[in-house]
Amino acid sequence: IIGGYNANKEAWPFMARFQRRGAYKHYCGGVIVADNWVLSASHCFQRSSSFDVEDYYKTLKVWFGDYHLHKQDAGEFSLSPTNIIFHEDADLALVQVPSLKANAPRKRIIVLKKPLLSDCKDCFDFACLPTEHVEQGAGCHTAGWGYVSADKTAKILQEVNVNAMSDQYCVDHSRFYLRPKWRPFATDADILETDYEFCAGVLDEDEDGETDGGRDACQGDSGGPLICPSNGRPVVQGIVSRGWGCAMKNAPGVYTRVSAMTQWIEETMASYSPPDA
Ligand code: 4AZ
Repeated sequence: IIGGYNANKEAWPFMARFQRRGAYKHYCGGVIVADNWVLSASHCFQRSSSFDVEDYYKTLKVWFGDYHLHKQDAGEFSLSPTNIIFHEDADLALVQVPSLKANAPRKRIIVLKKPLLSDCKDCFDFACLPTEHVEQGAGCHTAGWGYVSADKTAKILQEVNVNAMSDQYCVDHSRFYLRPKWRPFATDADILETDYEFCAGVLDEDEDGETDGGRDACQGDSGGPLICPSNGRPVVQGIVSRGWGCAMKNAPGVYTRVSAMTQWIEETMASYSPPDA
């Protein structure tokens, strides 16, 4: 996270993060959306049929209740995934883990009043799925332990405020980046796939036609949530996906468009869990 601040720990109970074997280094974020499901970015995981997936899952650790990256926080615990399901088109993966309620240390009370979902008004420990997309300029927050400056990972969970952008606004204010398909010289990486992703960052506050940088997600924050609160509820509108550098003018962060995936998420979770688990 670039340009952020130490997060309020209580504000991010649904935050998860991924480590992989080999010093178990932190490398991606995630977000709890149900008792045994974490939403993250597919580019955080190996997608192959040519290796033993069970072995692969054992090389991964998902951490819950974390705050100080290198310290054991009260109530912090980890599990290994039992399954990873990839969205075919979007940078989105559903990571299945054993029941959090059953595995959390007693110090950490996981409140999961409903099995999930787009309507989670009594929920506390997981993020809500959106029923509709956010508007241009909506105030959102993202968090993670990714880079706070070149090559430097955060020691304490960082949070930053960014604004959601409409696709038109994003493309219009990103002069050298995220070109619409019809502009010359655009490579595939330059194109915003509006069905699957959207932009958030600092708006064009000085009105020079470019989005102002300074606040953004960065490497190591991938897979973490973009939370756009609605009626006091934490709604996960985005998953940190990609960008051109971090916090640069002209190059807002790109997030997976979760509102377009709610049905896939709910159907996938339902198809892998016992109905009344
Ligand atoms: C990354 O490398 C990455 N500016 C993720 C998000 C952003 C940049 C880079 C957003 O995973």
